Amino acid sequence: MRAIALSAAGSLTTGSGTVLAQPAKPWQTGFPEAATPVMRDVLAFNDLLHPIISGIFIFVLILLFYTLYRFSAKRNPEPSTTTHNTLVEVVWTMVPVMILIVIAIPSFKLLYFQDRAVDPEMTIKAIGNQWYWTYEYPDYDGLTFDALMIADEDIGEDQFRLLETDNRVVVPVDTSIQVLVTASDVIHAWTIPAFGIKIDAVPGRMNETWFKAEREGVFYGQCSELCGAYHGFMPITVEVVSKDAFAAWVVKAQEEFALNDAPATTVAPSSALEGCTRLRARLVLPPADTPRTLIFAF
Ligand SMILES: [Cu+2]
Repeated sequence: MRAIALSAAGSLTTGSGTVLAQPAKPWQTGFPEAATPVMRDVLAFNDLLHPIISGIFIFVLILLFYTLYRFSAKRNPEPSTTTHNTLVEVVWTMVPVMILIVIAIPSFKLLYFQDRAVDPEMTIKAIGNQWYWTYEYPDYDGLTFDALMIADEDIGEDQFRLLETDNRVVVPVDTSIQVLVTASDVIHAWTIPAFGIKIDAVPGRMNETWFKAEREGVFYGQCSELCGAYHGFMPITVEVVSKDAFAAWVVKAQEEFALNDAPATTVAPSSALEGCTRLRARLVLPPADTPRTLIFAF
């Protein structure tokens, strides 16, 4: 079991993330290595789609250039007057229909697969705020904490700029985890590419997804819905650890975060109306005599 260490910033992390950290690599193209069954299926679906769309692209391109060449005014001075051809029309209707069916079946299967957890072993609630995330572990006595990005000046040598948070979301490996996602102010989106998760966090609405991380490591994501001035500065850091290490972390975290006063933002609004009322209460309105053009600047 790995030791639990209190980092210099006073946050709880389980050991160093260097070896296990799995951010995108410089100049990386393509997807991250899958860490969950959902992401594995996403990659498989991509592998199915790519030959199909490449084939269509090449076919249309060849047809286009052949037509330009063969039927130019010079080579084909007398255009054909044919307007109908039943066989061709049936073929160019049926072939696309069949291609769409081939794509639709695995696509819908995947959509429903990633939609909700079947018999989840635990639940995490992620709440988007301008501009940080609040996490709740309802299965562990109301364990809750905020995760704020580590500023550039405080970033450690083995940490990744714009991706690291002061508190990581620690979860056990090989465990089916239900994720409930909402927001307290505007729409955010909770995203971890290696998990195949990108789900909107909407005020007054509870979205659901799940993941089952199949290997340990630190996985990174960023808010993926334009949510205001600091949209780019509310990363998501998930640390997948062994079940033993997770149990130890929970004990430590409950002590550490019990000191926090539960901030009002951790309670998701129960309705869109409540969300709006709360948002309005937080708005700083310009003085009444401000010229109209200036109001836009606010
Ligand atoms: Cu956001």
